Amino acid sequence: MLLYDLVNAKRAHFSPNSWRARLALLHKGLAFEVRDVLFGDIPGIHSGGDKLTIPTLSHDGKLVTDSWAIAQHLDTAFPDTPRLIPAGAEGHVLKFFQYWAQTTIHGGIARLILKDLHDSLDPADQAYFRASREKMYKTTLEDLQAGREDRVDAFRKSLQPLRLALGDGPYICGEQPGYADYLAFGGFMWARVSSPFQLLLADDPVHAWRERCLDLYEGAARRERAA
Ligand SMILES: N[C@@H](CCC(=O)N[C@@H](CS)C(=O)NCC(=O)O)C(=O)O
Repeated sequence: MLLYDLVNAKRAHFSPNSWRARLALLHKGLAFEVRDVLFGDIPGIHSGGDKLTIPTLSHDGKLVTDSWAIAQHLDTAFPDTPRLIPAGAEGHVLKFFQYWAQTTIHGGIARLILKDLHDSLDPADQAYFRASREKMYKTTLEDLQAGREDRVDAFRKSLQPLRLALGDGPYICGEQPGYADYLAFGGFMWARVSSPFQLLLADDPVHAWRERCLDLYEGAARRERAA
């Protein structure tokens, strides 16, 4: 299997959604290779059809794009490995959690680090990234990130559901990590690789959980070059 993943100027993997897919593959103990790409390479990946996003997984001649679709594909293709998405109602609740992570974690982090992320990208990607993200957020990257020291506390407070869930810890999924952990952790890897800005306080249970996630699978995430 081949995982297409984005890299920045230092060739570090920063995509939050790719970290979900990477940890999903490791969770299942599956072997895979990584093909590093820039944003500018993405249109060249597909062989016709819809625009792909990163992560995209190539398996058995088929391209699977979108991290949730990749998790579903891995559950179907490798039924004898630990499952990521439960069947039935629990799977739908997990999807709700994905949307919470996307809105609260990714949405909150974007407003704290996106200018730093831009600066960390390969120069060939910077103009595209700025234009697309400024259109998306309807403001400049500088204005999006401005005043973050005053706003980071509100972000930390917004993580309260995660903090409460970790009271039953050590992982969101309980004694062992699972896909909900990877859904939430991807955003923190996005920040770690892209920006030196301190998101979490050292005494926050979310900080301790993030440390545990960094150590999973022989420190796969911790080995990635941080900003
Ligand atoms: N829902 C998708 C989102 C994927 C996504 O938006 N990926 C970004 C990188 S993290 C991307 O490929 N962007 C392409 C672009 O902005 O041109 C998933 O979870 O995989």
